[in-house]
Amino acid sequence: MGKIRAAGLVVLAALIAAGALFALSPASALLAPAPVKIVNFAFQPAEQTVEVGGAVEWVNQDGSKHTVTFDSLPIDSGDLDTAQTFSATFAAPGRYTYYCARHSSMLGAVNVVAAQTPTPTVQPTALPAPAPTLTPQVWQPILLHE
Ligand SMILES: [Cu+2]
Repeated sequence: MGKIRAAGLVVLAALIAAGALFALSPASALLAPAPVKIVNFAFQPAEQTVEVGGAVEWVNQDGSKHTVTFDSLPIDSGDLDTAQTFSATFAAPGRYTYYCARHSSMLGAVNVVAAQTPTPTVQPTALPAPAPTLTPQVWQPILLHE
């Protein structure tokens, strides 16, 4: 009976420890894409920076159609109508330039930088101390007066 209850506590402690590990996973993957607006025949900002694995999302807030077409990556939005969005994810560090295929004066770039080491926002939960090992009792002979 006592052994069963102790085993249950070990399982519970393991579940808590697993939960702490999940809480420590990097939050960067959950970040929203970096925004770039297309306004007045220009990309704003013209240079956007994301970490490796991060995404950029363009939104056409202009009255005419535009594209997001990269020079050295196979990324091309095609025509974006007003209020249309387009997003792309960047897997390798570097500086990637792009332009609008309809307006050659519209230029932009995405800087992809190495991911920062995430600082944990949640402190790890202390694991339970190991059960003390029993030290054998040493029995000393007691001398009795006769
Ligand atoms: Cu354009």
